[in-house]
Amino acid sequence: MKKAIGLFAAGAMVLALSACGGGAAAPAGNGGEGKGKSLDQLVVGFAQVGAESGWRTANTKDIQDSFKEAGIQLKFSDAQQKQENQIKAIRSYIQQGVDYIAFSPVVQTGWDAVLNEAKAANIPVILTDRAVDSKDTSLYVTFLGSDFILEGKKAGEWLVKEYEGKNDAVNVVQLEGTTGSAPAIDRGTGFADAIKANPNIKVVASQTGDFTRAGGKQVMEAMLKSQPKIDVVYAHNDDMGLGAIEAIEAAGKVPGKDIKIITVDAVKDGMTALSEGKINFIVECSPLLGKQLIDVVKTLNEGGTVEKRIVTEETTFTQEQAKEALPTRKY
Ligand code: GZL
Repeated sequence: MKKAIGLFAAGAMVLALSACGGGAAAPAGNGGEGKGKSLDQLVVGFAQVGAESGWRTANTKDIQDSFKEAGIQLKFSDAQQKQENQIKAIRSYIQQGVDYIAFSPVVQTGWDAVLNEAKAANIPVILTDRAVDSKDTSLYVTFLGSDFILEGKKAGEWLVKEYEGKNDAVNVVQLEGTTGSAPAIDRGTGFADAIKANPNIKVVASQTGDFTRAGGKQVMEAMLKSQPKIDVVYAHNDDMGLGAIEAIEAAGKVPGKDIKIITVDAVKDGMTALSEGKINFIVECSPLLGKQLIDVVKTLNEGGTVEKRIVTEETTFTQEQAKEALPTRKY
């Protein structure tokens, strides 16, 4: 009997300690332990994907400007689109004992080890822009970014509408983003689901251009040689679409007319091409995540918790809408 009481008391002690925050710290996953620091004492480590596209450049600028405005110290690294560089950067932030780590995972897989190291160091991790496929969702506090499946769906739905009531066979070539990245996987899924509504629309070729203009141009040149008939290009970002335009024009065809082009992002160069009729439709993907990231850091610092998924508001643009929006576009 005495032993049972002893065990019960010990159990109660452990529960009490963890409840009032003593003993083992709350898992980094919920970020709820709160640093309670003044903003000028906070240090955040950000491991960026790279500088592969106009979108990424705008995303980096917005994050750096937001931290400057908030007076929170930002340690920033550019991984040149290599996962091993992002992992190295995250490890270095852990070593430096930053208060929070934020990053945009270049690909979905391979993060559990380093995220467990951050958790063991009790450093909350915030995913911005891209997601990881870790089963253990306590490894990060939140995902802050776009719904890429919805973006692909919007692109496919526009195309279905474009060919409504027609019986033409529509051959689509797809320029995929970085292989294994959340936006490439999900934009492909959303688009494929949407075009099922019209069986005449078929993706006849699909290859990665790695989200770069040069990659889009190179893949499009090859597809123009190998595909007997291309009616539409669906590019997972503006930059690959702009590269495809160069290839299409070099082949003596008219982009936007001989071959329709749909892209995702809505950065200035893409919107300019849309306003000129070289692109036909753009699905917006906002890179302006800086303010929302600051809000998450402030909430966690004050001991609050945030939603597990914070999705950004986005729209779409036709040629006319691009002409109207361009003069006031922030990026
Ligand atoms: C999407 C982002 C993608 C952009 C590309 O949120 O990860 O990466 O669509 C960028 O332009 O390279």
